[in-house]
Amino acid sequence: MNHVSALVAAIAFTFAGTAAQAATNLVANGSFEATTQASGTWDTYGHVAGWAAGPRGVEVRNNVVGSAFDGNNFIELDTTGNSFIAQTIATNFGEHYTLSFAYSGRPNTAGLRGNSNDILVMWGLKPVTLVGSNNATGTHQWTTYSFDVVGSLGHSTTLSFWAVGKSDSLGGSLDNVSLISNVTAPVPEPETYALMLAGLAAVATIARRRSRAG
Ligand SMILES: [Ca+2]
Ligand SMILES: [Ca+2]
Ligand SMILES: [Ca+2]
Repeated sequence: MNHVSALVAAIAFTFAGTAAQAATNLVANGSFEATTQASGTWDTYGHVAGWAAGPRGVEVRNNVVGSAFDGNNFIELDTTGNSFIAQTIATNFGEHYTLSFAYSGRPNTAGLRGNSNDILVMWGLKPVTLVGSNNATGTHQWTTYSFDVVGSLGHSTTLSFWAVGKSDSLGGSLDNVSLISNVTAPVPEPETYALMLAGLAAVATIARRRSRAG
């Protein structure tokens, strides 16, 4: 393979790689798997990787009182009382993102009065939604929620989740938080590839003729 052919192959490979690139989750530790929590146990932490937490911390549970939606860990925000978590994420002003997360009411909470499992979701200073449901069953009833959110003025937006139900140490479960940009990198059309490769092939031919002549 001469230099030009190698160049053509390298460029073709690079573009194929770009086209296959998957959407990136901009939330760090969105599934709460960064904490090493023994199976069937739970603990309250001052904070977890990627997330700041309120004074009452954040409760990480490894498949105890319900299974995780993703991986082994999920969190509860009514630790010994209502708490919250927050993460500041690099965003572009005005850009649209898809925010999604899995929520379930805590198992065996049919008898609770009021809205003990409520979680308020905030994007910057804007409320996104309030989720909350009592759960009569012994297992999680996960629902994935998705919302369109827009990057705040500046270079970042703070995403936060707040336990806002009855503050009684029992709360809703949260897992699999993700934020994905709706702006996809422009992928060249197949015709563009063909044109590019034809152009490079022409260059290669000229280069070959020149090297023969010289
Ligand atoms: Ca998880
Ligand atoms: Ca708790
Ligand atoms: Ca509660």
